[in-house]
Amino acid sequence: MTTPPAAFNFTSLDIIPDIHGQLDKLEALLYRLGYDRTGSSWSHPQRKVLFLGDYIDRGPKTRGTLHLVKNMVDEGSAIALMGNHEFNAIGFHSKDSSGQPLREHNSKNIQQHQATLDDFAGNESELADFIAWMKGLPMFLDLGSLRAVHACWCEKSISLLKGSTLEDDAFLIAANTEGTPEYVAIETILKGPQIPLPPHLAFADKDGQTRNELRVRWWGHEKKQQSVAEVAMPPGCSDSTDLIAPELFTSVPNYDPNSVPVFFGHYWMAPDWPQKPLANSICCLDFSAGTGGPLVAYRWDGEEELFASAFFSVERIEAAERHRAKWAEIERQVREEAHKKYPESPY
Ligand SMILES: [Mn+2]
Repeated sequence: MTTPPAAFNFTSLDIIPDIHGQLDKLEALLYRLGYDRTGSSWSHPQRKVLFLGDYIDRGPKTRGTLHLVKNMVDEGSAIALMGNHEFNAIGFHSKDSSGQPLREHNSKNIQQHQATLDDFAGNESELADFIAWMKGLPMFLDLGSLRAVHACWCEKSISLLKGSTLEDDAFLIAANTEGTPEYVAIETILKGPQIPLPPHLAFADKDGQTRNELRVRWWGHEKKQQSVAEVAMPPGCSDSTDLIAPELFTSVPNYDPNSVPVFFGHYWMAPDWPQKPLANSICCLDFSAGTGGPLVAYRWDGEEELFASAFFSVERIEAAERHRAKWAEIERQVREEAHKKYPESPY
């Protein structure tokens, strides 16, 4: 399941993170990236899209988003990875041997999935077909020169999951059984690692909930003590200078920020967070498009070191176009004046 289609072009990729039913943002971004609508799909003469998962839930147009993404995959214009929302939806709509849903239908889980259920109301068999399709989505992609995963690149988890697919019922059950190695590995790569916080470091999150666990960065950890603010994910979510004992990071992956570029989404970074890599080879693209943020793509052309000007969002493309238009106008005026002064000049 980690083998991409043979015809895939691997050095001209537009990497697009969590869409969460925001079909309008996706179409606007594809259009501005130079993709054309061809029938019910989109394509580009030279490029392909790499989607990072979380197509569904929260936003208003899950159904249209799934059609678009699947059609692009079917036509060889995109590869689509699995996000934690797809993983959860598969569990929600699959049953164990005693007929119970693999993911409990409690109010929290229903609420998280409600926008998708609403959007497919009256089209439940179509949702069932998409769930079957989601089971086959790769959970990570390793091209050698590029890596991509929904939340966290963890070698240990990825070697454990290699070759497995949720289309296999035994694996599907194991993946949904708390405490199994499969469950832990999937939690790690699709939701990202957390560390338990000592009670005196518990803090209130943005929703006012007390948090005893902290979602943390999974690259570039040093041996010294680091503060909560230095390691908390998403970056900028905490300003606490409280120090955390290095031992708490024993089970957290520590990706080398100067190795193979790795792309991920998932973390709901603030919409105004700077659009640039978090470290040389570390690139989170989720700027909360699922709520009010921009949908941000990275236009990758095989480079080893990532850079800020390869980040594309509709807003940024429009700003660049305004900038170009302004300079084109200035150049036109200069030419016009030069022509008046020196009518014979070919300038
Ligand atoms: Mn996610």
